[in-house]
Amino acid sequence: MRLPLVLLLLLPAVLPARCCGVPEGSAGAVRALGARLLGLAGDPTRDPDPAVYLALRLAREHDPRLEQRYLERLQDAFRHPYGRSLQAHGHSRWDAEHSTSAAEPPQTGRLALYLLGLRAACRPPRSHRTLVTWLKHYLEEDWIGSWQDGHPLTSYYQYGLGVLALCVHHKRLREGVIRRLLTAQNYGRLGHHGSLVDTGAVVALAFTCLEQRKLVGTDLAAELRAAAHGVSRGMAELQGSDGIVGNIYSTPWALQVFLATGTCQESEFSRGMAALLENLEAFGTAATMAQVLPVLHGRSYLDIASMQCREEPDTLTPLDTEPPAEVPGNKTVQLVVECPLPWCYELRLYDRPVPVPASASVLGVLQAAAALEPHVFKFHAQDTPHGPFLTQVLGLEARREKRNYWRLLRAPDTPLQMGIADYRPEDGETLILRLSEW
Ligand code: B12
Repeated sequence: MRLPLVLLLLLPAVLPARCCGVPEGSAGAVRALGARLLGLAGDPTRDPDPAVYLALRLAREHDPRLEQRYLERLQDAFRHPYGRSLQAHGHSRWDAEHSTSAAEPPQTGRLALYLLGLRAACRPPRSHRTLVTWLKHYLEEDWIGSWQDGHPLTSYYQYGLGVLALCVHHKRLREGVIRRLLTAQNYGRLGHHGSLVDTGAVVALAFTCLEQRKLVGTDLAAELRAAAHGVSRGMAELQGSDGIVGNIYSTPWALQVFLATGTCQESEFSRGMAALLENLEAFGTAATMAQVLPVLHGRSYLDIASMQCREEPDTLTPLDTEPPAEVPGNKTVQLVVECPLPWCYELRLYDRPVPVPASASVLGVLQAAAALEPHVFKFHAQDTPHGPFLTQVLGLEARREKRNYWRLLRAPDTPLQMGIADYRPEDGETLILRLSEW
């Protein structure tokens, strides 16, 4: 059948660029991942996560009722802290310097993701004017942290998300706020261990948004465009022969950049996509599923700006995620705790074998060590959307404001790509918890 001319002319506008398509044979696997994420979103015992909502909205198949319920839970979670205007909260817009205590960093990233979610739900702009003001306020707080210490109080990742969310809402930003990101990108200051690709991608998405939505003058727009294309080229150069850019969890972010900047080389995008499809089982948590789903549907966070919310197919039903299979038997893991920072009294603070069930995760190993020697081995983890985040070991607390954290490694020096609840060490493996700076 021949297509009418008008349809042929419209096709490039409605289909993703040819190089950025998803292989047809993979539709079932992508659908199953979306259905599993939906299943996790339907679990009322889990805290709602704006990144999960965004992924559900960016997918091409939906369960509108479940999405609506999830949005309501998110609105409840965000209503409390942001129910009042900034003035009512006792802040003027620019007195941020005194408002951020060391214990309470600005919520730049979380609020940015929520605002992106509200746009993806096509909520009328007037309903979240106060939130936009809060986000601008957080960016200023982050900016002041940045000015004092050479980096944002939160991270460049969150700062980039903040700029992106305001841009998607078509809000202008002070040039200084944008230039801070541009300088960090130009001088290679965005990265720390292992998250350079993710952060670079979020920043490149923010730059591309500002440029495409014409929210900056011509000269700055040209600089932002050049920077975003530079990031995209850098990612293409970093791509391994296996198609992975950085690690498997940062690869979806590289693909978002290829999509958004329109710079994807056919082979780079499709090799990255093939790597994701080959490794879909690595995306087992709600947070990682939410980060991979948009690109599996050929979409980036930039597409949120043009979402219409019309005629969405009600074709997806939630699927339960199977818990990882129990492995019979036991294993022994060598648990090492190191503190190489200048103020530590000793490098190796703990080193002993810990017997655990064969399917135990790092968390299981830590719990077993604590049960073996309750007066010696203690640890603490904090819940986050990515799972439990290790914050304290042997009474030593990793401090956000000092920018240190408990890094997880497999001996001799391989950083883990998963958190304590998800990584399952092998029998005989040596696991290192190393207090590090980032
Ligand atoms: C910044 C960052 C960090 C910073 C966070 C400090 C800070 N104050 O910002 C530092 C350097 C401490 C860090 C540490 C780690 N990170 Co990290 N991190 C990120 C990054 C780039 C941005 C997170 C963010 O700000 N999100 C926005 C906010 C709004 O969302 P959020 O979920 O509330 O973010 C908080 C938590 O996610 C938490 N967090 C950060 N990383 C991790 C990792 C895990 C496993 C957990 C449970 C929590 C957690 O800190 C964030 C800020 O408070 C992401 C990139 C990404 N694609 O998500 C990687 C990312 C989340 N990190 C990752 C990893 C693997 C780690 C480590 C396990 C690395 C290691 N080998 O030690 C450790 C965690 C160890 C521990 N103690 O439990 C992976 C997780 C993959 C997965 N399978 O889930 C990601 C996706 C990077 C990647 N591409 O591999 N990280």
